[in-house]
Amino acid sequence: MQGLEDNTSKGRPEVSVLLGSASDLDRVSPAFQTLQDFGVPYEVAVISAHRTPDLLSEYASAAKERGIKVIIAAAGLSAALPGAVAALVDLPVIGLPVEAGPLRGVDALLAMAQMPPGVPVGTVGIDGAKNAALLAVRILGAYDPSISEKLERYRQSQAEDTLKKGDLVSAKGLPQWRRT
Ligand code: RP5
Repeated sequence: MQGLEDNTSKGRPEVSVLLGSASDLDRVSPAFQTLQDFGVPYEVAVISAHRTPDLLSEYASAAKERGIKVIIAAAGLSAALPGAVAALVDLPVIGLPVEAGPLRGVDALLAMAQMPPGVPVGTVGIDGAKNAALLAVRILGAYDPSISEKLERYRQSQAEDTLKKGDLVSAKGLPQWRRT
């Protein structure tokens, strides 16, 4: 399919990452790393709700059949992409607003968050690529014990890192609260 890259060599893609423009790539790329870290096969496509509406319709109508389980849709400006995908296919859609243009992503955030009732889009923060990927992983983890175990280990290591960083407070000589 035109405009599509995939990593099917790593397994049938389960997460689709759609970009409204190739110019969104740098802001979305942390999502790829996170999906790779969890061993989740994904594919990436540049498809615009406004500029390539026919391609979007073609892609969305085939996504479920091809084994896609979650769609992350990233876009900036008047970001119709996640909402348009959610209108076309009843898969979970995660909206990822990216910073672009004079409103620096606020326009995209509001467009994604303010969906009309009946067409849900779960929206992360502006440039929240990592959280978008983690949310997709959590959705898959609800049905896949191996992913759920990885998520549990991730949470534990995150907690340990946070506690270690907390030690910097005592290193600065500040009166630090400690668990008794
Ligand atoms: C949006 O318009 C894209 O998602 C991108 O964030 C923004 C600018 O696109 P380009 O003009 O750089 O292609 O649709």
